[in-house]
Amino acid sequence: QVGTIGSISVRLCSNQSAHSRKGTVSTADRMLRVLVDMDGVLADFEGGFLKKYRARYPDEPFIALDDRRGFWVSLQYGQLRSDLCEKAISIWESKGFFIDLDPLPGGVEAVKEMARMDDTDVFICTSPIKHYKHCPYEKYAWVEKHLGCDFLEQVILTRDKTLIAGDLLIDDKPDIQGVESTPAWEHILFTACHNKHLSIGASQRRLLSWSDDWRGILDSKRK
Ligand code: UMP
Ligand code: MG
Repeated sequence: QVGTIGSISVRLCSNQSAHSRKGTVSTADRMLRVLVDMDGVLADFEGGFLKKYRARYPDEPFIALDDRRGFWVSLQYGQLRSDLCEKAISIWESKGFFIDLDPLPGGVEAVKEMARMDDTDVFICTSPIKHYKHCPYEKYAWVEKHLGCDFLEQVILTRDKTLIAGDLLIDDKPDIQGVESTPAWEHILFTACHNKHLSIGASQRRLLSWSDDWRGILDSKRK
């Protein structure tokens, strides 16, 4: 099926549920449930930001990826010069920012492989910005473009990931907080330019990239 949204031609997906595609409700408890973040894990948010920021503000100072510290890009730009906070925000609030993000190496392939694994459910768990004009739409469009139509079933948009139950959450944000103080998942810190210098607790695990042993991490959680 083909339809159009504005000038964009889209393939309309069938209304098949996740349960008909894989496990059923009764076997859900033995399925390993992996939550995979999008920005900074599957999609190159930092690289995409810097490219568009430099193109839009060629005469303004910028922060090289090697010099990035802290999760919040806008905070570090605001520390560089106070008006740069708003300029940074203007980049990811713009139409086309999220859909244009390049996939990070190996991420799409890894997630597709996870989805094919026995006893494994994979969900994309991502926080949209509150300026909702483009971001939520483009996040779905990115998943369809890079992972395919069937994967739209697996998308979870939430500003609070602690509410989502899973065995693992692979995410580049060092501190993932919300209303649930004891989330069900183990947070695996995905290494990114902004967190690579952080020393993490002895009990926390990292995934250095998608070339690292993500299969071993999944296996360590299987019952
Ligand atoms: N984000 C901001 N400000 C920043 C950096 C990122 O609002 O300085 C937004 C962009 C993404 C979200 O929508 O945060 C990151 O989402 P997760 O990767 O944590 O899901
Ligand atoms: Mg992220």
